[in-house]
Amino acid sequence: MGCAGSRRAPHLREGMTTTAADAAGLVRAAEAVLAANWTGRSTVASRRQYPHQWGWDAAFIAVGWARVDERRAAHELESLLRGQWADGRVPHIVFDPGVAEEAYFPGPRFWRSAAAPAGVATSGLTQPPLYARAALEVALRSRDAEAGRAFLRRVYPRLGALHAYLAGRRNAGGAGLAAIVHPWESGLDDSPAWDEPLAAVELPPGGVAPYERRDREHVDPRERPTDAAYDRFVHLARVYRDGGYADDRDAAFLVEDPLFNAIWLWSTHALVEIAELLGADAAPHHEVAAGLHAALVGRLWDARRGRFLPRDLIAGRLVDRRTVQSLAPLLDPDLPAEIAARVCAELESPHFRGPQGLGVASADLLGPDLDCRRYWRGPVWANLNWLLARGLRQHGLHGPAGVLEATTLELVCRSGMREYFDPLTGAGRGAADFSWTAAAVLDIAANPGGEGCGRRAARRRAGRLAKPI
Ligand code: 2M8
Repeated sequence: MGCAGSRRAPHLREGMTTTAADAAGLVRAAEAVLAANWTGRSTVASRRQYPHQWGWDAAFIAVGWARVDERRAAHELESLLRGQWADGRVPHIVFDPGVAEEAYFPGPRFWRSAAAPAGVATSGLTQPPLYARAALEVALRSRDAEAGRAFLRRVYPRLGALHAYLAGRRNAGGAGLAAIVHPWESGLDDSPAWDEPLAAVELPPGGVAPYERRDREHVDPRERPTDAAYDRFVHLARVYRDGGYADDRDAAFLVEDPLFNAIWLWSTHALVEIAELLGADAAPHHEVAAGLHAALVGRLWDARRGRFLPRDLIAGRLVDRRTVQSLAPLLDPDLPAEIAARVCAELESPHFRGPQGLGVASADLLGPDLDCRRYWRGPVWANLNWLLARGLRQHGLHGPAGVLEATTLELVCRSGMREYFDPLTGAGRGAADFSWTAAAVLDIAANPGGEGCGRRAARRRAGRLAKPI
């Protein structure tokens, strides 16, 4: 995909080199990636590396599909929700029965998801709950307003059940935030933020029972987690599985993550909007949002350091690592202006923006943990750039948001629709033809200047879906 072209796209800032011709080419390439990864029912994250449907990937992908094919956008989310358990959890993987067990580890045989709906094999973990936000966006992009409302009517109870599961079953800290029980639930599996809590996990005396990693067959092994980390991932997943996926047992890993909870809060605000559109009672969602906001700031904001940090519930303290998770609370529309300004300054600082300004690094560019190759330990991710740009816009920080969106297009234009990118050179890493990268490109390119994310914008959007039902 070339980056040479003629006219600069109007929404790109000086200094960026993506042109209107590039942007059009990128959009076509992104559509082609989603089309190639579409299985007939949902979209794989990547054909070879992740050949099933993943949880939060499905949310990003649905937002991308909504720009191209609203029916597929709705199918994407409803296909994932097919795997929702009776307790309300939305699993982090819904397996494609047509794909061989050996194609991905840990596959269906590992998870033994007896509690999943009949005929659907899933994992037993969950992932950042971006689904209500994605559902709202899908409905609002719908050219057929009645189809958009019908879709919302179908998914609203399921989204509510997920939020109730998080509030009821994951409130291990007792303050209303959801605790994750495994790094895979964070979506940022290999983040340096998990090093300390993982190091405290005791492995069985004889070591972890043998298993075969499959994640290094299609990508450079230097880009994947170490064996030591993987042993702990597998051990924690086995222990959770063998305990019947019960959330009231003692867990060896229990963390309140700012990114997971900020996404949940953002989705709770989306649930308020959905309830209002459907004429349902939005008050309970308002209440949850207020509680989440208070707990996020009260428990995870470290005023002295000026950063949001994950809270390790086992160790009983905040985890002092600078990672991109710390920036996600920008998604909270009620974040006090001075905190939003500090988080934005951190995002713009050399800790997260490299000399070439390629996007936001996933880990501290100046810290000892930085690994520019290993997936969540430094690389830039298009989905996180997209999320953070949405967060910035929510606080009226349109300048930095626009730059972030433009650099995301530029990065993909230069290095392809890759899973992630070296934060210093921009080189593409991980899987190729990656679905959420394509989805982020489609949404950013379709929305130059960005639609507002605040309450006024919500009211404008509600008008678009016509009168409540
Ligand atoms: C990565 O995680 C999976 C395990 O869930 C893996 O490494 O095998 C993460 O990047 C995660 O956030 C993502 O949802 C998944 C599929 O893209 O891949």
